[in-house]
Amino acid sequence: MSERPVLITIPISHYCEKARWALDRAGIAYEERAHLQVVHWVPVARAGGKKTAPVLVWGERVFADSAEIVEEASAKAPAGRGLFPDDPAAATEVRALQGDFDARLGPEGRRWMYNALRGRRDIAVAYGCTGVPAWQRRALPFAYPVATRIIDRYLDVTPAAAARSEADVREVFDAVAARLGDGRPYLCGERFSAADLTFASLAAAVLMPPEYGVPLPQPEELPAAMAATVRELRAHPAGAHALKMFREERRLSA
Ligand SMILES: N[C@@H](CCC(=O)N[C@@H](CS)C(=O)NCC(=O)O)C(=O)O
Repeated sequence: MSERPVLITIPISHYCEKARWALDRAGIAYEERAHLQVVHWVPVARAGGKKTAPVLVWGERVFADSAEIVEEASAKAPAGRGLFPDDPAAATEVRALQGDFDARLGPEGRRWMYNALRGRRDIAVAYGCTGVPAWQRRALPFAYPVATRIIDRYLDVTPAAAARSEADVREVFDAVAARLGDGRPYLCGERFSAADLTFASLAAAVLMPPEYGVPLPQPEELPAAMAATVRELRAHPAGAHALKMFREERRLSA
């Protein structure tokens, strides 16, 4: 377990941001190997993952899900930087919230984002390629039409499905806002936890936080309808909480 862990990512992916954030916060030095969507299937399979990124390879151990990476990072974090409360009941609540965000907010926000960016090859080329091998960056402008067709089919990205996804995202945001309604600074208790980290990371698909681990397009660069929704969700109490977590908790160990 002495060698530097390797994190296989799709750099723009919000689940990958979740893993980067957990590892950065724990002060774990890792090597990120970034790949574009679809191409990532090859390194992920070679590493012993399933199909999705992120995958963390640490010595002989393979962590093929962002929640597993969060657990490992938290276990290795210095005192005070863990991502789960000491109290077992509170830790169970944090894990349950993380599981809910992983299962719903992550896929729904992503579907909405892909649909809202339909046809914007320029944005995909400008922002999708941070850290990927040069051949992938060069290939994307040509591969974009095929890659988006594969992604659309694979993730069921259609205007109708995206409208349902937006409604789902708004429901999650309203539930988070209700939880924060008593003035608490974090989703569970008095400390930043995996619940805040997961909510903020996965909400990034609809918020585009400036402090994200790779550059994201800001509202003025987005299609007008998408920009209006991003601005509205940034102003929502749950969106404001996610942006605050990025501002105050993302760069502690950078
Ligand atoms: N449950 C997984 C979900 C990760 C996930 O959906 N990753 C996406 C990127 S945002 C992915 O790799 N999609 C490509 C695929 O499913 O083949 C986790 O938490 O790590």
